[in-house]
Amino acid sequence: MDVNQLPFEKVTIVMGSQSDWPTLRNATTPLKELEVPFATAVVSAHRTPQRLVEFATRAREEGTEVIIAGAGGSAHLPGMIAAMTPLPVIGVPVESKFNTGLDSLLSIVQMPKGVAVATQAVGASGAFNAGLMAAQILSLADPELQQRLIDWRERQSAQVPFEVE
Ligand code: RP5
Repeated sequence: MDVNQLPFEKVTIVMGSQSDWPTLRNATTPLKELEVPFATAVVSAHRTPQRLVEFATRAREEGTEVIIAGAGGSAHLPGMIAAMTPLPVIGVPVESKFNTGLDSLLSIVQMPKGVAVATQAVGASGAFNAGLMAAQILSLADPELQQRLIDWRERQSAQVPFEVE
């Protein structure tokens, strides 16, 4: 990939490998439902370190406001990005072959003091909530988006039945 072709959007979703996409695609569901523009790219901290630096250092000036970063195993991608940008970084631990992703979770959540990553749950739920969290962050400066979030929550509540089948 030519680094000049890195995609940037208000929310930019990056992942360590194409194999993370089945998990990270869940982040796009709430973003689409809430009409938040997003872009996606593979950025590997260890296989494409130059791309990582390019992405993290350019994201803010290219208009990204929130970054979602997902990776599995020794998952240093979210932390490395967070170290190179003041933008909020939401980390998604991808399920791995080791202990259903405990390695991914601990790699992302155990950030040393001074650089913050907003770590979500392991896997699809975490990715979905990463999309929601990105929308919530953006909604602080966007009352129309905030109203869409309130409506979205109300629809979710209305879909929970009282009766157990
Ligand atoms: C990490 O290694 C990726 O985030 C992925 O979760 C994991 C395995 O990558 P592949 O070997 O499937 O490309 O960098």
